[in-house]
Amino acid sequence: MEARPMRVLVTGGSGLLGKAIEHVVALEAGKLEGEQWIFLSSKDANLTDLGQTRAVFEKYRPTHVIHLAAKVGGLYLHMRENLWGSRDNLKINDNVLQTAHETGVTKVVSCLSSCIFPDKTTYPINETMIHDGPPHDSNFGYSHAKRMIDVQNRAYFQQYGHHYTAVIPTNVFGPYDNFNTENGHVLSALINKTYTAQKEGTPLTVCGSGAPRRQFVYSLDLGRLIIWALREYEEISPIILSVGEDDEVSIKEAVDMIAEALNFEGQMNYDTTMSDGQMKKTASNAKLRSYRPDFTFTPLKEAIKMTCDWFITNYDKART
Ligand code: NAP
Ligand code: GFB
Repeated sequence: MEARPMRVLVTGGSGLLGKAIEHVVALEAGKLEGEQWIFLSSKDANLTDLGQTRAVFEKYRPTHVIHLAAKVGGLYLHMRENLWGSRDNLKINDNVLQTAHETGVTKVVSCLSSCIFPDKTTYPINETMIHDGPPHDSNFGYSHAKRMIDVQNRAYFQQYGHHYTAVIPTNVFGPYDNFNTENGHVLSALINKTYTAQKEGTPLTVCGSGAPRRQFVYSLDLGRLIIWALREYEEISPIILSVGEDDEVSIKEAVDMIAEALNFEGQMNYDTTMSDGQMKKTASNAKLRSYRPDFTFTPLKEAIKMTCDWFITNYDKART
């Protein structure tokens, strides 16, 4: 029997990743004949509330779900609010997976994060290591809530045969990011800080030593890979979606790329009273490459330039 076209519900559809998927669906033929794609924000339903979650699933009756909605933030937000990072995300994730089960959703692709892996581990990290020890202390609340998605995916498969799986991105950035200098992730916060320092002729303050290393993924690349995972990735165990280990850069190298993109030549100060967080969390993308040896990631310098241009053009509506 001809499979009926997918009706895809994207929770967290108004955020950095949700907007990237929306872009690919609308402008890169990411949508097939007859498919419907619905992009939710918290205004459509507060997913910490089971009643509202059931109501929005009843309204759209999805066949497939890309579950992105979460309380998300950078190192310093998590360090201040580990409880916030756990309670809201535990509720959101349990409500979405249980309601997907109740409404007969065929497949759910949820989004974990490379920060959930054990802090004391060997590198590179791979998908089998998720539960091998405590995560870094800076974000244990968010990390354990995300780990529980993997636990529930396995339980839904064991008990009901459901195909609920997950992807594990490393650090993501791009258009529609959260550019708030207190709560945002490093690249978006520093793009905002550098733009302000440039405009006001003041020094740029980078938090920490600049030595920690990260693998940065451009949101549009991740959007393309998450749509691929929805269509073709059939395992229940999660898959890391990231650039390779060789593309890992130090925070200092990333700051220099932002400064170049914004023509900032002013003074840069490294505030070492601020935490460095995890010094590294190098992740292997070997599993992804076994499926997608062809996939081309946007070079970091180019992606940072495009994000800076987007921020300047959309400064008035950007999250700052
Ligand atoms: P984001 O830009 O902060 O967007 C978060 C989304 O979740 C927004 O659409 C927001 O809706 C929605 N949301 C938040 N609380 C909600 C609630 N109570 N009910 C309903 N919707 C709610 O986040 P992102 O960076 O796109 O992250 C998307 C996913 O990727 C998350 O699961 C995150 O953990 C994961 N991830 C992100 C990164 C990264 O570096 N950004 C790295 C790894 C994994 P409103 O717009 O209405 O607030
Ligand atoms: O993206 P970020 O906030 O989080 O990056 P993590 C933090 C790194 O960037 C630290 C340095 O080494 C900071 O010292 N940094 C320098 C800055 N200047 C700044 C700045 O102005 N703002 C910020 N935020 N950092 C997160 C997890 O870890 O990774 C989240 O906490 C999520 O849960 C995310 O998983 C992907 O990379 O350290």
